[in-house]
Amino acid sequence: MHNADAETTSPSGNAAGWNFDHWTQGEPASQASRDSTVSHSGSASLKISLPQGDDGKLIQAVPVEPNTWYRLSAWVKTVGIPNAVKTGANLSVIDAMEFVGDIKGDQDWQQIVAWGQTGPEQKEIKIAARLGFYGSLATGTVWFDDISLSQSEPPAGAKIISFMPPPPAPAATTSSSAALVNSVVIGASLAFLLLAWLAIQNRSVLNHRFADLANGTLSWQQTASALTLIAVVIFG
Ligand SMILES: [Ca+2]
Repeated sequence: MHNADAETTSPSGNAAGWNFDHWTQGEPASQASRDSTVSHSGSASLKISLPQGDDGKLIQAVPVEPNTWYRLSAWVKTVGIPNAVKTGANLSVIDAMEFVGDIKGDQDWQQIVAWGQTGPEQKEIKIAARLGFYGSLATGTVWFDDISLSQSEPPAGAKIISFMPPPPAPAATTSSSAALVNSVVIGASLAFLLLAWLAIQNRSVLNHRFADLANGTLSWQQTASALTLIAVVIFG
């Protein structure tokens, strides 16, 4: 990882190697910075401040080996994160739907740790030092320092989180709706074949029946029986 201890400054004065992203568009009060007044190690840390409800994250893409266990950890300090928010300060991997840590209130430095396994094709993960989560807005201030990612097998009882994005959603057509479409197509085809067979067998009678139907001279009983026959052929 690059600048995991937040001691290096970028040309713009922020923490080098970390990009800030947040959910609520047009919320200028949501900010991240390198804070040289608060630290767990050295003289600085990463700071995220969300005065209004938001999901704020400092992100760094890190190369990884496929099919490999990693230990992910960070030191975290919080101020003013309400207990009512759904998700407090945490570490997660972008697009994976699990996190470690859910720190709220005013808490001095503490370490959060989890293990995760990369996927068979995975060559990079985007680590997020975060306040809030997908579908979960938070307010307050969090500092992160000494973030770490290293190859390590999880010990018994370890907290494990997903490092992999969810698989693509299945196709929109469900098996039940496909079956219904097949039934209707088969029923309509059988009805057409029956009418064609009737037409060949007794063209003049059928012509008279259609003429009667068109002229409205069939009784309601005859109309009902004809419609019932068609319904039985299609849906039966
Ligand atoms: Ca530091």
